[in-house]
Amino acid sequence: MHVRLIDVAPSPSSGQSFQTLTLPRLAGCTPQDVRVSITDGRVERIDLREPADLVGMTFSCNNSRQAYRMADQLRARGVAVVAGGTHTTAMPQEALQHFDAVLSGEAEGGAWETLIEDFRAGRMEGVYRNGQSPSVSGLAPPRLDLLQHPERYLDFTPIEATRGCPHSCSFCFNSSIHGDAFRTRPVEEVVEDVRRATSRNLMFMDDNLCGKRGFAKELFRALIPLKKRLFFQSSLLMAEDAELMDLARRAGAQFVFVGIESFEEGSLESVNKEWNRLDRYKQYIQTFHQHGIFVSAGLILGLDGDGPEVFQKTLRNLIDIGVDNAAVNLLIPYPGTAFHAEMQRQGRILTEDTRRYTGFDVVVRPAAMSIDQLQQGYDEVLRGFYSPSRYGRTMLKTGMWRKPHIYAMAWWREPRRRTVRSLGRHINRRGGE
Ligand code: B12
Ligand code: SF4
Repeated sequence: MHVRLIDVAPSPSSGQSFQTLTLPRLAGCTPQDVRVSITDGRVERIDLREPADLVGMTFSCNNSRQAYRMADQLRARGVAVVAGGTHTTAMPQEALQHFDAVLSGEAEGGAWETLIEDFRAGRMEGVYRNGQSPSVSGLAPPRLDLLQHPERYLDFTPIEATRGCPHSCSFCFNSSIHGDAFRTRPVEEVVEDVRRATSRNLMFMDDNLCGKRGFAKELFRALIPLKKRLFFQSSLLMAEDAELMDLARRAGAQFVFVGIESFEEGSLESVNKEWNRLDRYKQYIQTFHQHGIFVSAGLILGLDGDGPEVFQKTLRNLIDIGVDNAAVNLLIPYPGTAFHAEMQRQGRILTEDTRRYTGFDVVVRPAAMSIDQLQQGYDEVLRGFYSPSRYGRTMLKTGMWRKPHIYAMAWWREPRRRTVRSLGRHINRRGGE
């Protein structure tokens, strides 16, 4: 039996991409007697004519329509197709209209094996899901060897040490896929994966690597002798723990992505993130810098505490606290999140067209300004932060242009695409004035 796994993407990137862990993990937990192949649409063209007994697709919210079209085509040719991943987990019934069966949640823990067994027995149907979040001890190694075209990937090995997050910010998909369970893998198993890594650069796929400080310390301690470079996501709170920061530095921490989200108290409260300490942002960023860690900050504009003054304030504060990079997003109501349910209840979702759920279009009616104000203000923040003269100074200060891995991480596709797009919109608007 041959299972073909496809990562659905609109078109292959012209440059290099990050290796994905999703399908190699799924391949790892596939029964050993099944032949598995992977087509990563982010780096190669997806040819639907390639033969397979069963096709499994992964996709997120903004490319779900493309995945549905592909599944429809495959089924019209008599090929069995199943779906999994974030969007399917949130919208299993929607996905079922296009797929023979869907897997909601994580694949390990029996759900994927049962689906395969049912397929073999000719009774595969409906939604497969584990009764509870599976244990992450003893996971089979990810089949990164199945990723074809190694030259099309950036020089990072994806690693996973935890699943979930101890927090539950209402806009985040985390609690819907992982429930409330924040699980950590046995440190020695993570270290085994790291020993197998082909790159010196480790990209941790965890949403909040330092969510449990005791675990993170143990992990960093174990990684020190391996002399790797670590790139990861964490909440800002890790900067409060001097021992953790010291261990992170010694383990090779180079880059952290932190969710700052907002400089407005009311906005943080509106999404269950009031534990982010506004008054300490600057101190936190300085602490990361003192440990030689480059800081990329996630920001959301259009939250309920944001009024028309939020844009200038955000830009001023971003520069003042000294973040090295900023991933600025407009609010996205991901189906399946508490935030989506609330916005739906209030009738503020402007479109169900998930192709527009990219973070650069207004898709939720703002509470305290017009849609145009929000769109233009968002563009202003991007243009201000990434203006060549200002950002050029940041690049010189951080030396990121000499560090290709930091550069790739910070500037990889999203901020670049957004800035170019916002400039484009600016030029169009001026043209129309
Ligand atoms: C790495 C990553 C990226 C990388 C992608 C690299 C890559 N392709 O791997 C980059 C930086 C490019 C990225 C970009 C974005 N990302 Co991202 N990303 C992640 C992250 C941190 C890790 C993904 C991962 O490897 N997880 C580990 C694997 C093992 O878990 P998994 O993917 O969930 O897969 C398991 C199950 O879901 C299931 N499964 C998955 N697919 C399938 C398919 C089948 C057939 C089956 C049976 C099972 C199955 O089996 C797996 C094993 O249990 C996740 C958060 C997270 N921790 O998962 C966010 C996450 C996926 N990203 C998210 C978002 C919002 C984005 C962006 C839209 C951000 C933005 N605004 O720019 C963009 C655009 C993505 C796109 N569609 O183009 C959201 C998705 C929300 C949604 N509903 O779609 C997540 C969940 C973050 C969050 N907490 O909200 N991302
Ligand atoms: S801290 Fe980050 S990963 Fe955790 S729930 Fe909030 S946004 Fe999601």
